[in-house]
Amino acid sequence: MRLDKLLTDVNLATMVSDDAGGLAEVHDGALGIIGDRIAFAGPRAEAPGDAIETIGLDGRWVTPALVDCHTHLVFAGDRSDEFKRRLDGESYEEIARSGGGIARTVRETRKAGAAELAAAALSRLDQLAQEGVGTVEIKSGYGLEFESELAMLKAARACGLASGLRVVTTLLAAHAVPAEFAGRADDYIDDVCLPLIREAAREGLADAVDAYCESIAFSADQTRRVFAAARDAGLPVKLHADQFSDSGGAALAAEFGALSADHLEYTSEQGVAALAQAGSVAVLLPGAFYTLRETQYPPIASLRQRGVAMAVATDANPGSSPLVSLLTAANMACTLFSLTVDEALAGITREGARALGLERDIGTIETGKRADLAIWDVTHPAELIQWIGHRPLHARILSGEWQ
Ligand code: DI6
Ligand code: FE
Repeated sequence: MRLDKLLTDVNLATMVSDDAGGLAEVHDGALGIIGDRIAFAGPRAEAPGDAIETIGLDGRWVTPALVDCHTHLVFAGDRSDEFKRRLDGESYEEIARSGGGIARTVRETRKAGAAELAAAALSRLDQLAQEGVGTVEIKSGYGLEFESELAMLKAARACGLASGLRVVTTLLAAHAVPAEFAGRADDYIDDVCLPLIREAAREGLADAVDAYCESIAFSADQTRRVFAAARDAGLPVKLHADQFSDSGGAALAAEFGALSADHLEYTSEQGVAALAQAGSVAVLLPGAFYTLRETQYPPIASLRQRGVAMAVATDANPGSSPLVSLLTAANMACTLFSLTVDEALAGITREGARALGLERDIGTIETGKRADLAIWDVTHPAELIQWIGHRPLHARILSGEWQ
């Protein structure tokens, strides 16, 4: 077997899940790459000797490239004044009701073209890339009209091409009811969301469909109609569920075999059981919990006990989670939500990949998987989670190529 690249003198956190639930570490290891695939990962002594390029890495650690499975990176405008208003005592909901919040970003985003949206998103994407992220999910949801939603998805796709990162797109037309449909959420779904789902699927612009099931957004019945259309269009679903109240979101997501249910602060025991049964991933978003000073914790112990996979993501958005650091999200998941370090590392690699339906391709270091890797200047990967604002990335390899 002739390798294209052989990384030697490395420690591997393969993240392959085993009964021990750790990082599946390989000390004094080696990693071989052929084309865009991992061809060998194991002890250095067992590595095939024949390689076009051999790179000694001085005992550095290699992990799978990180996966941020929930972001709203494409948007226009600025809401820093709303941050000040919240510090002065106004709530997120009050600001939303006064025309701020999502509606404000919608007004700005509608004015911007796809090129302008992509340029703004690229700089945010670069922040993620600089800390080892290789795959990013980006949602629409600030257009809320036919052409603007498609422009957001096109901007997200353009970001993928321009950045070299793998960008996965999600249509979130059911994010909020736009002003012109105030009081007519069902009409908005019929007239805008459902045709958009069909068009985005037809044009190959969306990899999945999401909705915001919440008292300030869409009801369970309305969400159900969105999901049924996604199923008809052959697109998988995921859901913003139970963030501010138990609206039965987790169970609804499970009913449609969702890739993931995200937030979950108010999810009930039945909701957790339904996720476990469906095999949907619980995506934890501690950046929003922190920013909004929430006090209700997601049901971590029961998710863990029932074996629901837990991913961690930034939820990067201009309002409830202005966070462009996945490592900080992982730190918060430990400190705020009591995840273990191993769970947090799995949450931003293996389980993040699962939440995007990409677990067969990325998220662990295994023979046959895509060679998407992050190489770190740390004495142990736990340091990645422990520190805040630290970016000890030495290099990234995506699809077998140095970045
Ligand atoms: N994800 C979202 O889409 C909304 N909250 C969340 O956690 C709000 C986004 C925004 O305020 O712009
Ligand atoms: Fe979100």
